[in-house]
Amino acid sequence: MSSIQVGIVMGSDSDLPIMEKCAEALTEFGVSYEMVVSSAHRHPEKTARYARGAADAGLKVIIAAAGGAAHLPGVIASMTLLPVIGVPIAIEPLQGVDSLYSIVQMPKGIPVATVTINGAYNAGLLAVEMLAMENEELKEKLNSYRQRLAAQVEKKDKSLREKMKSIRNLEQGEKE
Ligand code: RP5
Repeated sequence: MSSIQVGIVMGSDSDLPIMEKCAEALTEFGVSYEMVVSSAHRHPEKTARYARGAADAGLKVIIAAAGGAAHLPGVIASMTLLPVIGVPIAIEPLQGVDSLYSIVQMPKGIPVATVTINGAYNAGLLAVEMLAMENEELKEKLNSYRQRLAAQVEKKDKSLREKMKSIRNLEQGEKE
């Protein structure tokens, strides 16, 4: 059994520029992953083989991305009990609304956790959160990540307040 925890499957190599953000999130948290190109329509046999073998191969979560008639995440979810996170990819001419609807509208019984259009980073982060349920170290890393986010908000708020203060001072000066 391999030590790879997350399988990132994409419908085409043209999805890679977006899906690199997913790999970035997993790398940030030290989570191992593999990237695979497969297609529900162009190579259904390969897709079925991958989905059916994923749990035995030791994977814990699958992230599947596709654009257009994006059936890849749902088809994979139908063939594994592993949690599947779907990433709708924006392509011409519908800019991802088609893939979002294709992925999010799963029939009752076969869920896919769908992130936003091109939301590859959040897909990676959600996989980390799933793995953190049984991993204290990951939990701690996620807590520090959240603290960094909060610190950024505080910094932006402080800078906005300072800007507003100097605008008010200027306006006051003009009136006098
Ligand atoms: C989908 O079709 C892929 O996931 C990709 O987003 C889109 C276009 O694929 P290519 O024509 O670029 O291979 O299945």
